[in-house]
Amino acid sequence: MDKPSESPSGPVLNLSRRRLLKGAATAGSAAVAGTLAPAAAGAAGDPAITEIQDWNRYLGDGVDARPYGSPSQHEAHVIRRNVPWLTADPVSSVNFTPLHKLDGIITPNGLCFERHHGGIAEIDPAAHRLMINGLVERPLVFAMEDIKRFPRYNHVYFLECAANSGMEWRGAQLNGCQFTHGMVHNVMYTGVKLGDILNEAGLKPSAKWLLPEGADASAMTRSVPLEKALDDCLVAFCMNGEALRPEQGYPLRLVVPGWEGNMWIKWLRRIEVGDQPWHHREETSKYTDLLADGSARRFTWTMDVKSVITNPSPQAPLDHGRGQTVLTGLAWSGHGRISRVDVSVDGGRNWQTARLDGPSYSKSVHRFYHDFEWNGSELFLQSRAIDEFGNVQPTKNALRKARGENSIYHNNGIQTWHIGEDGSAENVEIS
Ligand SMILES: Nc1nc2c(c(=O)[nH]1)N[C@H]1C(S)=C(S)[C@@H](COP(=O)(O)O)O[C@H]1N2
Ligand SMILES: [Mo]
Repeated sequence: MDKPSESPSGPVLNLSRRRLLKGAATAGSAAVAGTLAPAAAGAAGDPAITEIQDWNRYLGDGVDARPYGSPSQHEAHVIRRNVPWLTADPVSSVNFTPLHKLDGIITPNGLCFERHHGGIAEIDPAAHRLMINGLVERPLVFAMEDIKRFPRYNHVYFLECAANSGMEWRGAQLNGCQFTHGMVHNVMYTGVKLGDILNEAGLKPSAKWLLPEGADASAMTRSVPLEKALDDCLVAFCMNGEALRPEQGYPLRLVVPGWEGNMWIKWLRRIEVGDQPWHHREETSKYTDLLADGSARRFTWTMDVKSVITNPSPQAPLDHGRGQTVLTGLAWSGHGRISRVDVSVDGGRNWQTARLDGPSYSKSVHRFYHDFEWNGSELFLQSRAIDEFGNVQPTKNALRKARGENSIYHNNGIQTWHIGEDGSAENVEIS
């Protein structure tokens, strides 16, 4: 069903995607053929009922056929996808989580979006070390088995790249929540407290900043304030119960809850302790927010409150015709828990409170549902998240007013999907 819409807008920057629609629903033709028929299930003579299927007739695979399981072949289209024109090569690039095909709050390991600056490092854990140096009493080097002797903790956190929704600053462009919002994943990490490791090395009184470094070809580094490190940062070795995937930093990654993904150093090999930030590439020329007046916001670490409707959405149209409909989406805040999500079906004129369901963890995505009757008329769907500290997700226009349109990063504006009378969905903005 998602055949025509699984790819992003096209091979080149497609500004025709950018549609500004007036808020008022325009009266179109009353009914569109084919969309109002009830589903075929249950109809007389349905072969799904009357015929004996092969899987019913023949024995299936035994327990030795699939030592490591994978999804049904019928789910083969549920994959991470990239936007080919976005980056010059696939090595320093990004792909996107298929949010429109997922439910609940946990992102399966094989579907977590990937962002690499120098490709995936394939590390032999026996040859991996974590070094702590700089302003410490005892510089230390840990092997993996040493790390695992610290007390372990489990937490569910979202990771969002600061550039998520970054292509939408100047208008609606990419046609699918996978591409507009798919630089986020939500995982249960098992790891040890960064603070416990630092205490083992002994922080000198002048210690104020950390510089975690990756063992990959990009040797990524970011300056992290010590206060955050001691608050809730983890050094993690498991995701969703199994070892980290190579894509996500196997065997060791830094977890920086609620803060921009770039700081979550993968393939973590060294942490230098210092008394001031280092001003490296990823916090000067990148991951800074260029404002309208040419100045740049720096060290904008926290990912602000945000939400998106994942179904229906451009890759997942309303294909069941009018009647009972489940609208669903995700909401998250780098400040803490989500306390409420509002949903509008008329472009933000009227709002209703959505139903939050599933576990509510701090700095984790939350799942929301809005169960409603679709009468077959066009809709302008929006969601607006509010976190436990009262932070309210802004409109895109409010963001532009405050920060201009030059930035790539930290776009947490309200997303609009237009639903046509035929159930098709498109990325639009309301002027
Ligand atoms: N060593 C290293 N760490 C890294 C990166 C990298 O390229 N190398 N990319 C960063 C960026 S920009 C993001 S958004 C997240 C992406 O994490 P993921 O690949 O698990 O989605 O990892 C961060 N950590
Ligand atoms: Mo990122």
